Amino acid sequence: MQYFTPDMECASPEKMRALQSERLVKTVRHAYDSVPLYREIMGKHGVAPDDIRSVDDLRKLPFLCKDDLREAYPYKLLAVPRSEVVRIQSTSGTTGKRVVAFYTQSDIDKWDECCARAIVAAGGDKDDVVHVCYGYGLFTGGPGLNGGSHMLGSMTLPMSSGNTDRQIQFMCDLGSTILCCTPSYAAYLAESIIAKGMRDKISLKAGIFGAEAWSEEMRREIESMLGIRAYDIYGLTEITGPGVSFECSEQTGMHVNEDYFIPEIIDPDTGEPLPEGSRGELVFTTIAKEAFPLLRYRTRDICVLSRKPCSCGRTLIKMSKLMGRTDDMLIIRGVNVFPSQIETVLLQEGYSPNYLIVVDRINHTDTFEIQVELTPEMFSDTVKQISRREKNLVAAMRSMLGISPKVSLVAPRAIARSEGKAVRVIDKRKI
Ligand code: DLL
Repeated sequence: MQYFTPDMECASPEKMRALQSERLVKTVRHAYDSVPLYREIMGKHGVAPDDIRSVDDLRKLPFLCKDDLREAYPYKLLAVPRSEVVRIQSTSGTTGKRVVAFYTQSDIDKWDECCARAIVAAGGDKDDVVHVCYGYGLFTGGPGLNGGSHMLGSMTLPMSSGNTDRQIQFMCDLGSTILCCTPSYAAYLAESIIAKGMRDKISLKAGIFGAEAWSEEMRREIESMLGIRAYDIYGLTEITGPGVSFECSEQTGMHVNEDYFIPEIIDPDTGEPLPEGSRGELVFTTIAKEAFPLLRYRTRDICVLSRKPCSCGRTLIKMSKLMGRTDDMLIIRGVNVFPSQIETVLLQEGYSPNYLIVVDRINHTDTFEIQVELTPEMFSDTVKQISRREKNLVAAMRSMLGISPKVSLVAPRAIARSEGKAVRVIDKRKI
């Protein structure tokens, strides 16, 4: 069995706990001393850095949520001088204020290490050709896996997303062995490779797929279409990006890099920590980040944590595949979309807030349609005017969300009204 950092990945529970306690104490002190907002939040909660002496004291700390991060935009949670920051990344699709995450060089090195661990767990080493077609830029997917592959010393293809023909060409010509992208793009690539009759020309052996939910059925399908083993990888921009946790040869959940992030499962309604094995909301505390330490950050992702021994030999706790979210965030083609963003655009453009978002997965690709009611005044527009309206709305949505929906304008009152909570989303994907 290969590990990138065996001393951490296979550490005894006692050793890991001691390390976590030491790092937690340091992180809380660092956050408190460097960030006035942490002093304010902790002060309100009646907790001081001296109250945190080990992992057992974690629950004394208040939670942070995405709104706190938006409020803190852009610099209010930055914990080092700006001159120490070497990079930012940002979440896709958030209303108005985005969440910006900051990194020092040491933060980037640790993130790269997390992704290198994931590549090794998927059977990679320096002789591999790592084909990264997650997006590059503000999204963490491309930079994260790219960094991990560099750290491992593998030949890295920074392909970014899109241009499927070129992806396949490079894959064949350069002999890519490990594919990193969203599972839906992997399935689309697989279909295109088969349709072109090029299945025999590829040398892929493994895939590292994440950033969106995918089922066991989809895993099996991608594996058989490409003749590879497909591994899940999880992460979020706020905490670092991909590599917060990663799957190993057992393929039964993702090992959390516990020397860098402490996971907890809480009851999303009461905030009470739940025992191992319970299903609930995943919360992370970063314990080695310099620029953007986060204490008890509520991810809104639902899953289960387990310490059952793993056949790969890693002792890092495992999280199950995600089982949903506590909020209404949709992930469409790897991009985070909130219905509230769509509503904002509609109101800005003079429409009523009567709309329906219809998401499906056809041939492994997410389809995304927004049905919007015309106002009675607009209804008398000519067909040409209506088609122009649709085009303008697609452009406004693309600019807000980062992806283009199909927009269908419908007659006033054509969308069914609900007596209770409005039904805004129909998600037909089976994931
Ligand atoms: O999606 C980071 C990432 C990039 C992870 C590449 C894996 C691979 P965000 O854009 O901030 O970051 O979105 C984070 O995406 O809270 C989950 O809801 C969802 N998500 C991430 N990985 C998975 C996964 C990146 N493996 C949000 N399965 C998270 C299901 C996932 N959902």
